[in-house]
Parts: sequence; C-alpha cells; structure tokens
Amino acid sequence: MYIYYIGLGSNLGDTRANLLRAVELMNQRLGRVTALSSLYETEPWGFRSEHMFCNAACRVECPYAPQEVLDVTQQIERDLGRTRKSVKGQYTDRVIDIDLLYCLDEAGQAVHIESPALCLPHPLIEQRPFVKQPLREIWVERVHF
Ligand code: PH2
Ligand code: MG
Ligand code: MG
Repeated sequence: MYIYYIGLGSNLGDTRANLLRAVELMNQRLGRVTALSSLYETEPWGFRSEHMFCNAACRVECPYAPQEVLDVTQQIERDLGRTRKSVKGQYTDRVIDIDLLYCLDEAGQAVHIESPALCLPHPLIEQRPFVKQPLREIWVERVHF
C-alpha cells in the first residue's frame, strides 16, 4: 500500500461540486480516500483570472504505484471536462486540476521521482499557500524524506 497526498483545484463551473466529484471518483478508482481537508476559496496564484479557485487536499490509501495513479487522476480530469493544460507555460482556468503532492511507501518513506511526466514530492508545494494550508489540515504521517 502507498499513501498519497493529493491537491485539488478548480476555478470554472461549480467549483466545489467539481472537487467533490473528483474525490468521489478517486475513492472509486484508486482506493480509499481517508482524509479530506476543508474546501478553501483562493485567489488565482501565478496568473490573472476573474475566476476564484476552490482548493482542497486529500489523503488516499492505494496499492498503485505513482505512474499508475497519475494515469488514473489524469483520466478523472478528462472525465470531468478538463480539455487543456497550461498554454506556453502559462496557467489557465480549469474545471479540475489534480496534483500528486507526496507519495509514501509502506515504510513511511517519501518516494522521490523526477521524470518529465511526474515529480514527487511536488516541487512547488513550499511556494503555494493554496496547497500548504489544506495539506497542513490533513497531514498525519511520520515521514522519512
Ligand atoms: N493552480 C495553479 C496555478 N494557480 N491558484 C490557485 N489559487 N489555486 C490553484 O489550484 C492554482 C493556482 C496551477 O495548477
Ligand atoms: Mg496544479
Ligand atoms: Mg496539474
């Protein structure tokens, strides 16, 4: 079993419903969602938009390795209507964004990955209050980095 900490964001449509639907689908397709933070309303960070974000974080217990989890979360993004990622490195409005933040193995060791498709731990956590605040709320592990 692995434990994943996952960040969620939405700033288009019914943002709270989008987040909750994504959590429901992760619970169905990945494993058990064992914690969910409050839903936070946040200002767009790193780009200009008239649409406020809803952000949250969750904890998922799941048997799948990180690349498989990424495939599943990207499919959930598409199923909820996400059509495009950032354009020329610029952030854009989105129906749903699901980001893997940390992966812990059986021993509580943080899994480290640096590939073009996936970096773990997520490299921008420290800079992003909209990630750190919900994460702090649900963090329960003793981690060995
Ligand atoms: N995600 C981004 C860029 N900016 N700002 C907020 N408030 N919330 C986000 O989830 C967010 C963002 C890139 O994924
Ligand atoms: Mg993101
Ligand atoms: Mg993303």
